[in-house]
Amino acid sequence: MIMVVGPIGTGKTSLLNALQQNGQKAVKTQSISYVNGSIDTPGEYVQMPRFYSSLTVTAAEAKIVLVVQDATDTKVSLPPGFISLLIRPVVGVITKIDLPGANREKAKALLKQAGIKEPYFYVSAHTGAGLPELIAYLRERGEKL
Ligand SMILES: Nc1nc2c(ncn2[C@@H]2O[C@H](COP(=O)(O)OP(=O)(O)OP(=O)(O)O)[C@@H](O)[C@H]2O)c(=O)[nH]1
Ligand SMILES: [Mg+2]
Repeated sequence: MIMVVGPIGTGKTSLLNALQQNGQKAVKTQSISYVNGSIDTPGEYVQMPRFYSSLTVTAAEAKIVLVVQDATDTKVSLPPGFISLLIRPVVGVITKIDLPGANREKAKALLKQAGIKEPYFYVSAHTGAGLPELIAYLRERGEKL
């Protein structure tokens, strides 16, 4: 089971929809939700420490946690030590690479700073760029996609 985590509006729900090829348009995620065998989380959970314990409890049900970084967002977004809360293997996914303001190097540096190791996946939920590589990686690890 995949879980997606990341700041508000980074594209977590859009990424899950694209991975599941369900044709749905993302609406704001209001609570931790189980969608077709994946776990979606609201961005607020990363940004407000009072939600951290919920993320840890929920991560226990996941096999892989995708930490989503917006390629157009250049500020530090994950607090130091945050990924240790996730207690599962984490994979860095950089989204919105289709946008003109996308800065892959900066996004990569932010993931690295958060303690996430390469490989990172560079994707667009809108154009589908990079999704085949991510899907192949997840399938190799037993995810049904
Ligand atoms: N251009 C572009 N826009 C994207 C991409 N992924 C998501 N978006 C847009 O970014 C906005 C936020 O996307 P969501 O998938 O709702 O983001 P989220 O991380 O689930 O947000 P929360 O549920 O609030 O935490 C929406 O307007 C999406 O259409 C992408 O790959 N490219
Ligand atoms: Mg969402």
